[in-house]
Amino acid sequence: MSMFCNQCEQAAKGTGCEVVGVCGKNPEVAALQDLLLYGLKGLAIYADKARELGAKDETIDLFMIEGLFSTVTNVDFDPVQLAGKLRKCYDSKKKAKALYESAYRGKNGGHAPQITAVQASWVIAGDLDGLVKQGLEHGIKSQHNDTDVLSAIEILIYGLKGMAAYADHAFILGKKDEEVFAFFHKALAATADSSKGLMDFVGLSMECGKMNITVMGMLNEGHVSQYGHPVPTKVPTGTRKNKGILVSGHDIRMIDELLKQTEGKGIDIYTHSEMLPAHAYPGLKQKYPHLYGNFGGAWQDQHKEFPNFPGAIIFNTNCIQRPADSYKDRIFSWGQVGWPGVKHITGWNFNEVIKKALECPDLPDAPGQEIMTGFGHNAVLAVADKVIAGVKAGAIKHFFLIGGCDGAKPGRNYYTELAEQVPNDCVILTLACGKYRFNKLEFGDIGGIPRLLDIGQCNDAFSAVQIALALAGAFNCGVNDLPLSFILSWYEQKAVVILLSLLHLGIKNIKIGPSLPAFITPNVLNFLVENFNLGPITTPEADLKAALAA
Ligand code: SF4
Ligand code: SF3
Repeated sequence: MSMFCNQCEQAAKGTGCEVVGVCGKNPEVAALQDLLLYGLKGLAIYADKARELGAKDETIDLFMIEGLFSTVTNVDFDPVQLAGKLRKCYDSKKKAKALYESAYRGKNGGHAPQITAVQASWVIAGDLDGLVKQGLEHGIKSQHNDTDVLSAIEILIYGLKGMAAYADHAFILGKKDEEVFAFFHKALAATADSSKGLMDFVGLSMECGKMNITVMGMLNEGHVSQYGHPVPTKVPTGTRKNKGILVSGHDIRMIDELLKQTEGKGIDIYTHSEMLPAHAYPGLKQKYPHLYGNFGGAWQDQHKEFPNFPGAIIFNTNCIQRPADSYKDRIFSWGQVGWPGVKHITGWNFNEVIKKALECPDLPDAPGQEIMTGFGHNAVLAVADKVIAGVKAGAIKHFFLIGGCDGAKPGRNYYTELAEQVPNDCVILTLACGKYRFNKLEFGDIGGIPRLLDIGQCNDAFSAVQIALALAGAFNCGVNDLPLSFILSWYEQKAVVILLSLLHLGIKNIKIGPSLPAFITPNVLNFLVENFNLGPITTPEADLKAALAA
């Protein structure tokens, strides 16, 4: 069985995974994910048409988000779980079709015009083998013959997948937006419309970037309204003698629920990778003394590090990897995450995880260094006067936003070297799991302002944008005129949508690495270079020199 997937930075040989995914996705799972995307297109076509007629259904809107999120890199590797989602997709498509037809009847009378797109008439196969067979016919390459148009379609689809992840988090926090729901359907339906061309998809991709700012704003509001604005917080990276649960992923509400359910049980909760910023929310850190510390580095080190965490482990979002035998019996998944053989927790009852943690040995007393997080826009803007005065006095020469995803490639040492070489009169803003390349290094401060400011998760990119806009406002200039350089690292599709948001805001001269996406053709890259001067990273020395000269 073969596959083709090129959606992430690990795409084999820089072109695409064809035998098995570098991430661990096998051809069976790849086919099921391709079929899910195909089914979601059918669903999108009907949901979009129904909305045009004024009819909608939130269960359909929510499934669109969950379905897309499931196909993000390192989320759902479980064929059985994916088959369940495919059945739900098929039912939701039927529901959307009925919604469209009844809305048409209600408005115009008579039968609704038949939808001719093939995705709309997909009929689900009866068993797993049949589903895989169907999926094999709907790989990404089958979506367009013209490679440039396909490239633009892929940018849009991956942007939608990334936005779906953020929309899912926002929804879990009770935040939703009608315009966003409508856009998911409209944009995905467009990818099944053969009358659409290259510039349609470029336009929709920019719109996706814009829409994602709304989504990230909602997400920020969801976090802040429930847990308060993040405050700068020192987080221990060692362990203490007690039972422990390690939480990996991005979902703050999930860790809140787990913290509630573990109160007084003799269990400490540790954050892993993108959960680090959870420590900075007053609504968590002040309430739960057993939210103890941050364990390990970024996602790609889990094989090396999880064997040393003797407690239970749970993934609430990406990035899960094939669990090693040494910890397979104490790892759990939640939300859209899945790995065959890993116990999946549905809903909000974490008793099984708690039980496992209590059965596991204690963590050792092993103190480590402390790291800082919690420099969201509220915290940074609270010292804006000091920052502005520092810039005006020449004490702060430049800001570097060095952030994004981490990953396994050796070329990612670039980001460590870059951060180390940033001159002492410059401030580094960072976010997402790429920070683990340098967040245990000592950067000192400039007049009391730390030189390394961790804004939070990739989910907090909204905060980074707010900081940039506030600085531009304070200096009465555009973001592109600020002494601010964006040097980003990408891995999965959430990074794609953040990049689209930055491009929508008109931010130029962004550098991305460690390599350019395999799904961007030379012509599409030229477009991005001409319009945004987007470029690949080169060497830390050359990129620093260019940034400081600008
Ligand atoms: Fe390969 Fe990335 Fe696709 Fe996984 S998600 S199969 S690593 S391109
Ligand atoms: Fe990291 Fe997976 Fe992208 Fe949230 S946890 S940034 S890679």
